[in-house]
Amino acid sequence: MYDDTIAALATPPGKGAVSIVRVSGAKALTIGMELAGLRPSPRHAHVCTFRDKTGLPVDRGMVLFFPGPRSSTGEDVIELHGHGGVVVSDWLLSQAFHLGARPAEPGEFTLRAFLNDKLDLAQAEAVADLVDSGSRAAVRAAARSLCGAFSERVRELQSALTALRVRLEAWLDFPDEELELDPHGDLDAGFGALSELLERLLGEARQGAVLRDGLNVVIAGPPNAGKSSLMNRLAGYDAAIVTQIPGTTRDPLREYLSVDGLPVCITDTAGFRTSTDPVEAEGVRRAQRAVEHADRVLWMVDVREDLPAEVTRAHAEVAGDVALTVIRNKVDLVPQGPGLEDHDGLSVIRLSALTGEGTELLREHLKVISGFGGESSGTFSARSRHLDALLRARGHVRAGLEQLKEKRALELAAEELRAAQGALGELTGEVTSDDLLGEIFASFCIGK
Ligand SMILES: Nc1nc2c(ncn2[C@@H]2O[C@H](COP(=O)(O)OP(=O)(O)O)[C@@H](O)[C@H]2O)c(=O)[nH]1
Ligand SMILES: [Mg+2]
Repeated sequence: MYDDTIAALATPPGKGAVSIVRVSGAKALTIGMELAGLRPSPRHAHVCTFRDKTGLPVDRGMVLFFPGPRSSTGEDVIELHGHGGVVVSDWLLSQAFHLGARPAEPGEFTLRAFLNDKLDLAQAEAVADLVDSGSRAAVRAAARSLCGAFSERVRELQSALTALRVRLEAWLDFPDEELELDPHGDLDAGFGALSELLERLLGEARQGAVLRDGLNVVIAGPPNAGKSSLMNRLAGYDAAIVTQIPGTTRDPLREYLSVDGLPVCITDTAGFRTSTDPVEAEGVRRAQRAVEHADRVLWMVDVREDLPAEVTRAHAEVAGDVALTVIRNKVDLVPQGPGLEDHDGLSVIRLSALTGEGTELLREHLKVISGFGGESSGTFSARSRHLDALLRARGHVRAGLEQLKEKRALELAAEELRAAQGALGELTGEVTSDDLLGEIFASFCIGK
């Protein structure tokens, strides 16, 4: 695929016990031989002395040779293991460049592995996710994706789609046959089964995306409701300033926390009100912007206020497509204790940010709404790109079923299936653009 040879430090820069320089490409073996002074046999570890041009030893280490295509990138790969030190590894690397390699771009080793069919795109992304994992649950999810669990499920869907397309196109190819179309409703059933499979995969992928990206929760509402107090309660320390003076909070304040393994980014905002103070007015504008980008808004009010009126206000302030939960705070001031109730499909939680009673209900609620099943659940890491492709595939399958059921328009139904297959192909990288590849691999670190 490539005729150039790349090299990079595979271990973190700095002092350490060992540092590894990795070289991949046609010139890898000659570079390795030149530096190690021996011809390494495939997949063996050789102790060697790295020498400079004048024959003086620079380091004593190890060389390993993985001939392509049975290597991590699919090309010839050489690994030079030296003693961890900035100068020694720099020297090894500069020698590799001197001998014809060029510096690797971020993620280029993994990109080559992808282009040489060593792993598919979802697996390649899992490599980066594994490295970036911020929790044990995220590690497990990324590892499952890396081992192909996600790709396997996508392929399952692909073959179900193909089977259905074959049946549909068979009908299309014999329009003159005097056969009743779909006499047993097989096609309908096929579409139904397919959208069910898609639905299940979407659910698991959503959970994976939450593990990877976390849940973006914004606390908003009128001044003095106790938003900053709740923020502090959840964060476990006094992050935000709390006073009885309305309009205390101005800048949105962000904290990252883990709710039993669920990563949550929580934002405290300025209370919604019209203010003549330009600083506070800007704070309110920023609060509104934070609300627009939230996965979930906690609209916070004083429990002593009238609930229906506050719900109406919440719906007026928060756009309809932003998920909403109403928090009625300060239950310590009223006889009725904490609780969770449903108000016309809206979750309403009564709690006290001051005493902490009821905050457990909120934590549980956050886990439920994100579909978080705890650290041991068998999910896989997924990105918003994956969710987007799965949603599009589901949309096409649904549209296809409609064409079939309502209009008996077979051509259009087949067209929808083809589009669904295209969307699924983006997941594993069968269908990709260079732009997408560039975007994905640019987020890797160099040497990966
Ligand atoms: N009694 C009681 N007071 C609270 C509670 N939460 C907040 N407060 C008080 O309400 C006032 C406003 O709190 P703050 O968190 O700054 O509200 P914000 O303006 O919404 O951020 C402060 O005096 C808090 O001590 C609560 O659960 N119970
Ligand atoms: Mg505040």
